[in-house]
Parts: sequence; C-alpha cells; structure tokens
Amino acid sequence: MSTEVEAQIDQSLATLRAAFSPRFEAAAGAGGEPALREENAKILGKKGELTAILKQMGTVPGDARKRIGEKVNLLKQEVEARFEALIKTLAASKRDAELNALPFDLTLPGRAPTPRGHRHPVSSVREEVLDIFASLGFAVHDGPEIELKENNFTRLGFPPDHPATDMQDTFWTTSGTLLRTHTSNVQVRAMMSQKPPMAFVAPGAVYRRDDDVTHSPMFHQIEGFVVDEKVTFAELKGTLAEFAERLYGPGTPIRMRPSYFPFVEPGAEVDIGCVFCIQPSGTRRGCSVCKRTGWIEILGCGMIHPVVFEHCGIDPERYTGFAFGMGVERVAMLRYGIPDIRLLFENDPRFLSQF
Ligand code: 2U9
Repeated sequence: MSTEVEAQIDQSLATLRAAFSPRFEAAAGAGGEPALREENAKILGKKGELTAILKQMGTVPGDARKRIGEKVNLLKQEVEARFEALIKTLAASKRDAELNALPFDLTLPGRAPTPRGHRHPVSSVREEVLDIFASLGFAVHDGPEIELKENNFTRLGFPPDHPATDMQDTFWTTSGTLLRTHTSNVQVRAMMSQKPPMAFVAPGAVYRRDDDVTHSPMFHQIEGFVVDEKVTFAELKGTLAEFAERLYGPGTPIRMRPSYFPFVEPGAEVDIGCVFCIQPSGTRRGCSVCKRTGWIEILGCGMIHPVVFEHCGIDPERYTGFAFGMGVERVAMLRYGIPDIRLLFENDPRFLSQF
C-alpha cells in the first residue's frame, strides 16, 4: 500500500518538477512579476500544489515518509531558487529598460507657452517719442506729481483767478498743494536751480478734473523745452518738423496755427498732415479722423514768455527759449485708432492684447 502511495507521490513530484520552470517562465513572460508571484503561490502557497503533496505524506509510513520528505524539500528548494532567479532577471531587465529609455517622453503633449506680456500702448508711444527727442540732443527729466501752486501755476504766468486753478478743474489736496495739471513744473524747477543752456523733455502723469471719451482725470504728457541765448521760433518749427517726420514717417508735413497759452508768446498749435487719408499721389482726401480737413492736431508749443523767465530767475533780456507739450494718450489713440481714452486705463486684457 505504502509503496503505491509513494509511487503516486513520486509521480506527482516528477510532473511538478518537469512543469514548474516552464510555468514560471510563461507567467513572467505574459504578466511580469505579479503573474510570476501568483504562479509561485499556486505551487508553494498554503493551498499550493507542493503543499498538497506534503499533506499526503501523513498517509505514508516511516522510512518512505523520510524519503518523500527529502524529495519534497529538494523540489521546494528548486522551485524557490528558480522563482528568486526569475524575480532577479525581471528586476534587471526592468532596470535595463529604464536606463536605455530616453530621459524624456516624446509622446507626452507639449506645454503651452506661457503668455508673454508686452508694453502698454501708452508706454510704447512714450518711449518712441522720448527716443526721438533723445536722438535730437534732449535730456529726459522728471519731477513731483504733487506740487505747489507756485510751480504749477503762478510762475507760469497764470493769474490767481485763472479758471484752470479752479476747484472744478484742478485736484487740490487738503494741505493746499495740488496734483500737477501739466509737466511744466519740471521745467520751472529746472530754471530755478540751473543756468542755461538747457534742452530736455519731461514725461509724466498729470491730473485734471475731466472725464469723457477724449479726457481722463489722469493722463500723460511729454513736454519739451530749450533755453539758451538766441533760441528762435524757426528752431522750434524745425525741431517739431523733424519730430513729425520721425514719428509719422518721412514727408509728413506740419502746419502751425496761432493759439494762446499763458506761458508762451507767441503760442501755436501744431497739426500734421493726416496719416489716415493720404493717397499714393500725396494728396489727402479727408476722413473721419481729420474731420475732412486733411490735418490732425498733435501738440501745442510756443516761445517761453519773458514773464515766466523772470519768475524763474532767468534773465529774459539775455535768454530766449521754446517749449512744446503733447498728450501721450492722444498720440496713442491716433496711432492705433482707439476711440475712447478710458479704454487705455481699464486694463482689460481683451483690449490690451491687440497691441
Ligand atoms: C515752461 C514754459 C512753457 C509747454 C507747452 C503746450 C504749449 C501745450 C498741451 C498739449 C496737449 C497740453 O497735453 S495737453 O493737453 N500743451 O499745448 N505746452 S507750450 O510750455 C511750457 C512749459 C514749461 C516753463
């Protein structure tokens, strides 16, 4: 009886010995480490095939049990050794694959480029204008936005009751200073502290109680001035004609119309030939931008009033000078066809991304 059971067990062990290695290899090949571990459990696990064979040993007596025990242990060691070897092989080939792979995955979707910012249209125009005057020999100066009325109005020849000084037109602080209504305070301060010759442009924010499609309570001006002996109106005109050609293109004509500003005499407004309706022949048809005139106003200017020189400690008998001023937003609106000044200050990305 016992030899029959022993023979059966021998047979089972032989079958398992012949099969376990191909079974491990098939499992590892098809499902990798998890499948291999599963196959191992089927043989060596609590309910595994070799465990089941071991349980049969109970029915085998004495010396046969010892023989079978040795055979089972031997097979168990062979199975374990093969399992460990295959686990190592799998780990090694996984590591090899990692080392041989490209350090990045070409199939991943690309990253969208980070949206880049750009200059505000007012900043672009400001820089362009300053570059032109810098190339003509003007320095760039700035000054305070909160100012004394003397530097903003009185020294520029505004009479004390001038409407511009009114609460309705100017932002006054509770302490009696004001938000400058133009950048002319920069030139006033320069004349009070320096001697001619002087030639500079003063860019900056200015404030007026105004709010509609063409006026904003805060806007930017660029003013320029030249003070020296024998500065003439012809030099003013030549400077502005050169500026117009550089900003709006060669051949852009200017014209001057008499105008009044308290701080200059004579004063003028300057127009450029309309850049929107110019024809290939050079004539201008007139359009909505130039209101059918063929001309667009771009700045104001004049010869600095002798009274201004006197108020600022410069000898008006010895020195003359010219000055001009322009609104940066106005230049930007004309340049880009912007219909409402308030669009420039709303910071709406749908608007700003167009420039
Ligand atoms: C000093 C003496 C004279 C600067 C000037 C203008 C004419 C002018 C306007 C243009 C549009 C202001 O921005 S705007 O509203 N400016 O027309 N500005 S002459 O004259 C000066 C400045 C400083 C000491």
